Amino acid sequence: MAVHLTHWGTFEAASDGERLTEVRPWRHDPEPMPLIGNVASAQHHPARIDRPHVRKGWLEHGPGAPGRGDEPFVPVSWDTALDLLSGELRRVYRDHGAEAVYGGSYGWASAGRFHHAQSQVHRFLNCLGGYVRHVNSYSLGVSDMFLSYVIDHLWRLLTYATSKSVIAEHSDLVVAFGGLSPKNAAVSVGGVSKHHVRGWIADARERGCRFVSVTPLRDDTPAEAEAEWIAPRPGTDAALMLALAQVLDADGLADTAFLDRYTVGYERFARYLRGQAADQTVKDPAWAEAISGIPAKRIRDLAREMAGARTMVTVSWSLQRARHGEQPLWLGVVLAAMLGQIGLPGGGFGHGYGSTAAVGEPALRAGLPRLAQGRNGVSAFIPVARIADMLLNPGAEFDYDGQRLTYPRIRLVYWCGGNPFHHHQDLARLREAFTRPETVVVHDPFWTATARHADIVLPATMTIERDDFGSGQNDRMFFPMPALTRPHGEARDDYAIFSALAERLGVGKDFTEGRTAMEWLRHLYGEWQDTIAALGREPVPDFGDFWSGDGIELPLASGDPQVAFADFRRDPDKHPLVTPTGKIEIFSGTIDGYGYADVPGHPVWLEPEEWLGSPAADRFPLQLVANQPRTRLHSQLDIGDHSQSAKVAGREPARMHPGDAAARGLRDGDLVRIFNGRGSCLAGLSVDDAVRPGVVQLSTGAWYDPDPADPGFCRHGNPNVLTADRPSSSLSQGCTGQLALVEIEPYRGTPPELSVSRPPETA
Ligand code: PGD
Repeated sequence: MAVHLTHWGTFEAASDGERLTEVRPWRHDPEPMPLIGNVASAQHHPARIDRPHVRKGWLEHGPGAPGRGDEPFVPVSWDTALDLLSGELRRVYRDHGAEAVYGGSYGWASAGRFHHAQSQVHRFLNCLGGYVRHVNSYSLGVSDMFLSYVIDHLWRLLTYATSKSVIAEHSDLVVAFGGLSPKNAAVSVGGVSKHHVRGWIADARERGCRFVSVTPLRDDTPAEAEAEWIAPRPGTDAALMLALAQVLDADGLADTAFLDRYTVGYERFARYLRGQAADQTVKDPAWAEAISGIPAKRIRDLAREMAGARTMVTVSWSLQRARHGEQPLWLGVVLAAMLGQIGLPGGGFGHGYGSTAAVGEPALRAGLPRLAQGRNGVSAFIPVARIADMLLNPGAEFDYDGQRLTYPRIRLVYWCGGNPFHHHQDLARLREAFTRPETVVVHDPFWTATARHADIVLPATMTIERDDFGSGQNDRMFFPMPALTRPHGEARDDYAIFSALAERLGVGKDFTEGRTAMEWLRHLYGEWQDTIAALGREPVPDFGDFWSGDGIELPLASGDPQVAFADFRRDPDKHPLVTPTGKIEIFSGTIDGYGYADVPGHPVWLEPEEWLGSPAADRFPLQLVANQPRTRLHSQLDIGDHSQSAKVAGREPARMHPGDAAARGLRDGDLVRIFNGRGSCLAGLSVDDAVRPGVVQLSTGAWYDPDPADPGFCRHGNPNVLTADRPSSSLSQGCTGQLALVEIEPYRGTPPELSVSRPPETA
């Protein structure tokens, strides 16, 4: 049995060289994930891409030929595909320059540090002169650029978060806005060795720590927490948090000594709470009750309890994946500052204890081997979720982070390791945007919707088919990942594909530096070994021993318990924050100076366009929560056994409260149509009182299966036909896919057949 790593966990497997014959969780994982069941069942699925393909119209009429997404594909040999693609890259770079190529290519791809698809595509395109890149992520579009105005760089906040073991030992109260989702906390970019999703919560609970889970879904926090469930109207957390702050302020419970020493701008914010700002409204619990639906008394009591206990305020990543996502995040920081516990064990502010396995794991002493990506000769970029805007509006101006930027004119899109027809919002609009470039190239192991919307499709290997090594963020284990089977069909590693293209384009040596993939592994490992030695750390084994072993344990940055901002608390002058003032900014003069109406200088309540209190709710009275799925990661391996086992009526399950179902004459297991003004999809209904009334939960990741006559109708249940392609704000331009207004009705026709589980038509 060999050990192997995925973003959702580590497993041991046996193989006959062609397929995995046995898969079981890594023996040291205390809480293994059933998602590993998707890997073996997906490997030779009919939806796997077995050889290179070119869209018929593109092959016959060349770049720019219409029909993308609707036409059959022509299987071609590797030589033909590589000749065609290198010719097209030569044309675009020669005639239009590197700024005509979008290589942002967002996506999680797979575990494994060398074959990381985005690193490969970026390095390759840099050898050709560069590409238009993306900044930030769909996960953390707001946090990525906003938090450093207020408290700290996102990466530092996540890497050096107070450890979960410290919370278990010291916190009296954990108030989790957005919950502590057990499914998300089991996943981390690059991998997870030992899952600690429930153990730390059970330990904290046993010691007497109380959990409050503020979310529309009861199971957003594990049962071990025995959490009090507070379920505000989705998207109204900022109002609830303002009222908590107002009680602290009005009752004299705010820690003024902390605010004076460690923060700026409290007085300005407090005037807004007290009704002394332009809107002349006191943000008291009665005001918040009318918005959030949470009784005023409950809000008042919670504020007082928070002030009387060692309290950790944590905000999930999902809360910022919404319109005005800055506000709940900023208010989480402000509440923690008012409680005066930032920098103390078990108190303060956290971001995403339930959003990824990495948050709350102690930081490592040194980084890991990584493939250099070279220099990008293009300065133009987009915030990642503005992809459709960019393709539809070349030359248009847009706001971002205090700057006025211009969308470039893109002629060639190169996607490797991501699935925009999974991750982007308003998929009908994205489909329209994807008609604009002259050529779209996709590498993927599977016929995802993105591959089906490409012109040149190249089959990539899965991790189990190639040699690599890997580790997750803040994860203690670094594993060798030798290939377990041969590649499926004619699939090749992304590295092999780019090496062959680079050779044809005259930059072979620049890209490969003369190394095979295995030589790269040895080389990168050797560089890493030298870095560790130069740092004077204890030596790591030689490559040969590492490669034949079962993984090595990495040293931690410190033997002391990890407490976020402990240094800053101890000496704010010696350890200032990265913010312009070096302190926590409750009022930001910089943000205020940008003059954005949708992000003023201190946190506020701003009504989103789509919430249960907005006029749009008259037509679409249910709030869709499009969260992360439980049985797969994003859209990955949706055709795998474990993901398929959760489908209802052959479609993605949608959950709603029994009262809402009864009011519409719907029953558990029904095939339903979910719709709004942007689109519609089918889903299988699951009636569940773990869902707040007025809410429908439909996770992301069901492979988009558009009706050929209507791309806004997904036959499978992808919620992104319903979500709006609307940015979080002018400041961050992040993804807002988490929430949308919808209505549900029974589906009465003959259920249409799904096409995503078989390959597209070939000519
Ligand atoms: P994945 O399904 O992980 O989704 O979006 P992302 O695009 O990352 O896509 C990875 C793709 O890479 C898959 O198609 C997989 O087959 C392919 N792949 C895997 N390994 C390899 C490889 O080695 N080589 C190549 N070439 N391809 C490979 C995720 C994004 O979705 C994220 S991170 C978030 S947080 C967002 N969340 C939401 C949300 O909460 N709500 C909505 N409505 N929408 C969202 N979208 C975002």
